[in-house]
Amino acid sequence: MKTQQTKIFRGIRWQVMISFLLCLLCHSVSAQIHYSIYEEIPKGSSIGNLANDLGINTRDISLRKLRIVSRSSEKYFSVNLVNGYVNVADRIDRETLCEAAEECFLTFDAVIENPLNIYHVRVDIKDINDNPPRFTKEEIELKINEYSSPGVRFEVQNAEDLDIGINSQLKYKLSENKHFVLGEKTSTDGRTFPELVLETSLDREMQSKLELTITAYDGGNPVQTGETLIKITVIDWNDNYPIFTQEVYKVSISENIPLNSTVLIVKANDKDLSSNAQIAYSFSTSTKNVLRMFAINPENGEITTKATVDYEKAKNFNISVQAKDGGGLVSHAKVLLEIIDENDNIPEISVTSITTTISEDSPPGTVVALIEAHDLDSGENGEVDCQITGVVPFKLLSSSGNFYRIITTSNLDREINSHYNITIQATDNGFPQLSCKKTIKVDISDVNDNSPVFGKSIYVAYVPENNQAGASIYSIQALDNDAEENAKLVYFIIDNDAKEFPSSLPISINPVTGVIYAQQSFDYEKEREFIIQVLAKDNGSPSLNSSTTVNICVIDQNDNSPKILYPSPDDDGSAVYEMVPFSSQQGSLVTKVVAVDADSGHNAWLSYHFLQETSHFLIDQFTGEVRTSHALQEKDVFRHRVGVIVKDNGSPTRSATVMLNLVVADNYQHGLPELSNQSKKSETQTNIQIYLVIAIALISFLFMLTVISAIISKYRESKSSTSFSSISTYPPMDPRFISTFNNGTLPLPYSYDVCVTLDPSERDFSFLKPHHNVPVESLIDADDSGIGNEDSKETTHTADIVQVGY
Ligand SMILES: *C1O[C@H](CO)[C@@H](O)[C@H](O)[C@H]1NC(C)=O
Ligand SMILES: *[C@@H]1O[C@H](CO)[C@@H](O)[C@H](O)[C@H]1NC(C)=O
Ligand SMILES: *[C@@H]1O[C@H](CO)[C@@H](O)[C@H](O)[C@H]1NC(C)=O
Ligand SMILES: *[C@@H]1O[C@H](CO)[C@@H](O)[C@H](O)[C@H]1NC(C)=O
Ligand SMILES: *[C@@H]1O[C@H](CO)[C@@H](O)[C@H](O)[C@H]1NC(C)=O
Repeated sequence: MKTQQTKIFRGIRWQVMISFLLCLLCHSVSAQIHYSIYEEIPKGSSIGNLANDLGINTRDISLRKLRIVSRSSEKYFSVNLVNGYVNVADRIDRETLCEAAEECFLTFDAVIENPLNIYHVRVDIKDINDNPPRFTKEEIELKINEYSSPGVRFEVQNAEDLDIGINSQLKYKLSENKHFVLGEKTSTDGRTFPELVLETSLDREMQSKLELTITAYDGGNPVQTGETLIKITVIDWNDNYPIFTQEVYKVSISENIPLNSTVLIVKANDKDLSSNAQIAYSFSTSTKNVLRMFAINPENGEITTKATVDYEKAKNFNISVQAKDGGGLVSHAKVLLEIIDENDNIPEISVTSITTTISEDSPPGTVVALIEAHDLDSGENGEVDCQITGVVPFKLLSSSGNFYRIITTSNLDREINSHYNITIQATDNGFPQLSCKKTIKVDISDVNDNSPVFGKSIYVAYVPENNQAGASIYSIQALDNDAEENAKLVYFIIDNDAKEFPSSLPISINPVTGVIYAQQSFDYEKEREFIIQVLAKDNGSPSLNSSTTVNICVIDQNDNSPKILYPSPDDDGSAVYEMVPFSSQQGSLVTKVVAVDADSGHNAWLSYHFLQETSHFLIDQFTGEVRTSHALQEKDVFRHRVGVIVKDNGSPTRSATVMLNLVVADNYQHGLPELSNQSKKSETQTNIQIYLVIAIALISFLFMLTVISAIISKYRESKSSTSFSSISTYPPMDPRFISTFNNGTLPLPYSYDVCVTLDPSERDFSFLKPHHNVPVESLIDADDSGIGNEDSKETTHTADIVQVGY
């Protein structure tokens, strides 16, 4: 330090000498003293020995009152009054005093007294590098568009150094970075500015902000530095396309999702900023179907359904979506939308071909129809099962694919079922299961497989005799279960050889209606029944037939009057003379009126009565036997003329009368004169009587023989059979026969031709069972009180006897 000081002092001394000489030349009075110091020297440092330079003895300093006078510099310097040195009293900063001026000095006046002298002292202040370079701003903000191409220059504020000279000569340095290098620009006034030169382009998306530091170095020694921070904001440029999160979106939705449902949200990202990153979504497809079905929210990319999605119409959609940012950059993505089937379609049954009518003789396995079942759904939802519901003789036979044949499973019978409703149910396998039904009507056509059927094997018709010719008497009908022509019947009367229309019969049938007509009036007395065969034949091909028997029974009418056989009536009603012996006891048989009636039953049931009352004779109402009512005497009249009326029981009653001539005489001769008047007639009468007697005798004999033989055979039978009942059984013992025989009142036995009841089939006396409805009015009333009311047993017997033949 001391050596340095001395050097300085020497230097100062040298300078002071020169300047002193110069001053002497210029100013006689006042000389100038020069000192030169560096700024910022410490306080108390001496800058020169003023006393010495003024030539004043050190001892005289205080005497001469050396002092510094200055208005501005007084505070910087002080004079040591002991040794005469000028010292620095305050900090001297060149930059404060002189700023950037080249020359910088302080001046003061040194004043001495005794004698008074004033000396100008100038202190030059030399620069030292005490100021670092300084940027006006500590931070510089720069906005640089990322689009800027390399080579672009950005001027930066320069730094300033308060020092001068080399100390203020600045050099710049840029911090390490990838994008910029430092350049320099010299302005017109010669100042240099640092520049940032873009070397590699910026990318906001990589780095949106950069911080660089520029350091300024001055030329001093030691070097002083200053730095500033450059904050670079990279301004966005729409250099990024929107990018979808996926190139292909795959999504599945089930059909029938509600309207406005979200299908998918597509998203695109744009690395740019603000409007450059503002993305609008849209469909970039022109497929009408897509545009109709879906909508996309331009703001958030939400794809929603606009219409009902139907798997059956479209199974998938390929949608192209587009994202466009505010800068107009566009990118695309694909949405593969798959529709998932739901079981929303009911299966359908369609009839491909059908035979609506099948013949009843179709064999099992006959194909009736071909149907197809289909379901619009797919997979299990579209798998269809078909079945026939209900019990019908049909089944389904699966053909190829979804085709089914309906075939018959058994023989059909139109007469049981004329048609079938075949209900087919189709069910799919989806969940929930859907099904449908279809009914096919199949008619069964008729085949002539049923014969006409008559209700009975035998019909019995009762026809009163004397009917009108041509009147309908009966009607029969057969039934045929077939239909139409196969059931149309024609009736014929056939004979035993099955030949049609035997013309001999007085009976005809209406071929269509089955009404039977009588061709003529019947006479019971001639023909009591007709047995005809009626054949019914249907119109089928081949035709079927069946036949039945019709018994037409003619019912008796009271159309015949009783006919008196004995005595045979003559013109005047009197016939034969009957002899009544005087000796006749009471009740002796005088004669018997014999009458017949061609009718039968009631109509032939005869009763006998006298026309007038007579006191001598009685007539048996039933037998017609005339007996004496009391023993005859001489006084009684010889000749009696008695009228007998014979009535039948028909309705109306028919009758016949006859006159009886009864002669009371002992013998025939005795009574003959009485009879002579009738000589002519009685001759023939007598002849008849004689024949009659002979005939009666003969018949009686035969009858007796028959009866005896009957009794003998019956007797034998009764011996062998204990259950023999003597009276109620026939033929062995007819009660009338017995009564007649036992009574013995009728000496002349009669042969009885017995015809019973109304049904000709029972003509043989109830060997056949009665089985038809005999019209009630036609029957003989067994309890008829008109006749034989006094003896019910007798009437019962007589009920069976309706006609007495003779
Ligand atoms: C027959 O009768 C008539 C009267 O009817 C009678 O005049 C006549 O004399 C009778 N004849 C005889 C032979 O008796
Ligand atoms: C679907 O959205 C549209 C518009 O947003 C609206 O008009 C419509 O009523 C909605 N439909 C349903 C079913 O929600
Ligand atoms: C959609 O694309 C897929 C393959 O990517 C293809 O199989 C399908 O047929 C396409 N659908 C339509 C409707 O174009
Ligand atoms: C078949 O259906 C018809 C009408 O659909 C009905 O009148 C008829 O009775 C049905 N037949 C059977 C056998 O069920
Ligand atoms: C009735 O049917 C039989 C066969 O069943 C046939 O032989 C006959 O000729 C038929 N008769 C008539 C009249 O058609």
